[in-house]
Amino acid sequence: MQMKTKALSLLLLCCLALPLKAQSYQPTEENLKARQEFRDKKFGIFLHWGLYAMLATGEWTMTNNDLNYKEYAKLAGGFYPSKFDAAKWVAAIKASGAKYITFTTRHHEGFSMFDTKYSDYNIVDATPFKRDVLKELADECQKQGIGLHLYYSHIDWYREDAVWGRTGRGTGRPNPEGDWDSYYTFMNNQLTELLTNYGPIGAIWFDGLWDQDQNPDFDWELEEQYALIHKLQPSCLVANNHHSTPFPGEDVQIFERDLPGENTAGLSGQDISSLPLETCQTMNGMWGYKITDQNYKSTKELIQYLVGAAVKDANLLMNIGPQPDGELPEVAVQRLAEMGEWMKVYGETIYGTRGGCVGPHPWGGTTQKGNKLYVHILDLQDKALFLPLADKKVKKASYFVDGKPVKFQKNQAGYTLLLNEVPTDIDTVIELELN
Ligand code: JFZ
Repeated sequence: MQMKTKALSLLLLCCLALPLKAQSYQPTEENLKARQEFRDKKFGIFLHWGLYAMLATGEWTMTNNDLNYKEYAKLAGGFYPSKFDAAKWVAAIKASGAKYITFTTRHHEGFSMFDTKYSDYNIVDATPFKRDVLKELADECQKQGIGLHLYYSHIDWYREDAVWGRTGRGTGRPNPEGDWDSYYTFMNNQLTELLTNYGPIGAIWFDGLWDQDQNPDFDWELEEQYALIHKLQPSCLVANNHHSTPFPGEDVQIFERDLPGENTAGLSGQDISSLPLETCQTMNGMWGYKITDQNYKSTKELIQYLVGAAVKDANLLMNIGPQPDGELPEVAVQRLAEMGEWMKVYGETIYGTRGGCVGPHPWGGTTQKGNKLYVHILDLQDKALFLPLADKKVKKASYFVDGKPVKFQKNQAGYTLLLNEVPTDIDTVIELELN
């Protein structure tokens, strides 16, 4: 008895001694539910839009060309995206089958694409356009029934109080030290506006932490910032493109330019967590509008990338850089429409699924919903496909597209599908009914 009490008090002591920080983030019920809904959505469209669209060489032009911050700011006086029509954007994006839009509210250039009290350097106060494009977009997303997520940069190449990192050093600002307290307060004030004035926000998508990678002790005070977001909107997911495994307070793990587990772009290699996963990728090669980049991925590549994400249990966030005149590039709109045609037929094998019990293979992979296993064949030069399903019982196999039966053989190690011909579709989906 005494031993037991002793053991108990020891346990209690240990619990109390644990650093408070490690225990401090407990996602709420709403947040956990939002995570599952996020995973169900599978497909979002990223929009990188800012003053940089006018320079038409991507969103990093300010730092890449060491443009002076006061000169750069003059772009605002000429920003008049006369063809901007939120209803048209949202309709084109919805047609792709995407379920959410992630919009750059303020990118590294430091210009706010929304109405903010905390800086005049914003689209309403500093441009002749004078319209809060974020408000128009938010209203339209509500109306057309699509989620809205907000990108928010932790770096700022314009503000004098922003602490310098590895980028933005040649923009002519006077003080490398900045004023962290002032800048941190500014960011939290803006985040409060974003989470108060624009209806329900699906996620805040942070970016820029890697700018201090040569100063690893830099304290971004993330936990307090994350807590503010969760307090304002408990179901808003916090994501951060820091290229590491998630930190406390985050609800999503982001990958950039690579699917989880791959690292062709050199920005990945981190472990994969159990949080919802999202990979962002460009439709051509650049995030912000780049006039010379017509190197768009084909519809087939885009669809296969989306399927590749789904079999890896990840969402795909596919980017478009809107033009300075306010329109989406025509090629991008075409790709959206073609992806949407495919999703109309095959959406059932993507939305609401999770990565299936047969993992990714060079030929493709599987998604799963209940007792249905969808085999996505993307690249197979054979009529036979072996599936390592030794511990499963397959009741039925059929082509998803027309329900025609697929023959299969069972052996010790699993099942072999015997297709009628070598698959040539973008994605030949075989539906298996498991017991
Ligand atoms: C970041 C942004 O810088 C970029 O503009 C875009 O928004 C993308 C989605 O996210 O991409 C990065 C991140 C890190 C580095 C470069 C680009 N890096 O470490 O040099």
